[in-house]
Amino acid sequence: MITTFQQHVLHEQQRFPGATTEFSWLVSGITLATKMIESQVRRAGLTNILGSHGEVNVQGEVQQKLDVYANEALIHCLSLRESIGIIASEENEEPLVLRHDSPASKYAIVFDPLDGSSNIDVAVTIGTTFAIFRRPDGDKAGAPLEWVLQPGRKQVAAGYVVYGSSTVLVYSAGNGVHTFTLDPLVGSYILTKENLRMPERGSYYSINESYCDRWPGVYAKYLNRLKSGEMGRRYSSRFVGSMVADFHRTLLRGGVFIYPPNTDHPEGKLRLLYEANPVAFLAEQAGGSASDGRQPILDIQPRDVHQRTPLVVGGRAEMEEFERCLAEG
Ligand code: AHM
Ligand code: MG
Repeated sequence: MITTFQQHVLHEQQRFPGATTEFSWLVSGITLATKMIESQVRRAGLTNILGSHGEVNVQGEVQQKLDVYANEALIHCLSLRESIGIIASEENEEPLVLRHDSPASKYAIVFDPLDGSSNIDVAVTIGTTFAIFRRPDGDKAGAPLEWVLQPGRKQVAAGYVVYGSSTVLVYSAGNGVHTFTLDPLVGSYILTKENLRMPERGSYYSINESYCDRWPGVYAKYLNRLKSGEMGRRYSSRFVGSMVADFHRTLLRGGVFIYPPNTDHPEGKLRLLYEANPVAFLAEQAGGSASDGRQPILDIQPRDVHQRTPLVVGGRAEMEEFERCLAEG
């Protein structure tokens, strides 16, 4: 018998005494929005939705029409969920404060509506990443920003949807990682893998090597170890240029995904709150880990909604070798 995502979330909630169904109502906002996004992605060349929207977002990047559509779909679906007090998106400079003073609102949600912008117009895999936090002070509303500026370890749930050759939702609420594949005939995300574990050792590294002359030395050294065979195998290379796609392969097949700092971007390119944190949470839940080269990604105390971070995320063997390289200096 099939298990839908909603059934899975309702079942997980039964672990908590007195739990209500509000959390499953909240996450159903994500599944509804991502189904809307996926239907636009699948018809992208046929409708007038490819190309630039003509605006520049908070990161200084040109917004694609699909970026804007995805952002609007998520905000529309999630702002109807009364348990959400704050929404922060890659595409909005300031978080949207919905009803954070209301006792009914208990959660904040952060997302990148469409990750992999450079791949949108060329029919290459893209994705949506998200993370959910509980309001920080129990009953007190607190300052809106405090709701989202929490370390990744405080995420109550996180995940992504990858719009690839199939559409897959990867999700964890801190009790293992589970994948759900969108069945287009049924219109639901159906459980396809339960308690996913990352291979302890994989055979791919994933990095944009064109920046190699601008990395700190430790990254070049690490890459040499991966390629040289010193780690017992010669790692091969895969790089899509959509973090969600590159991470999804890393999660399933093992290996390591790396976006280092470089001289032009001393903190790397990826955003901590809605890109690095969700994948770090999933990696740890699946037996891997994630680091910024100084500390575990999930321990970073954010200062800014859109702050960037270097990211190294992978399986146990690859991350141990990275730590060894760091320790050797
Ligand atoms: P985006 O949020 O504008 O799509 O940028 C993030 C993307 C990641 O998906 C990907 O890993 C990275 O940018 C690729 O960047 P680069 O072209 O520098 O390799
Ligand atoms: Mg992105």
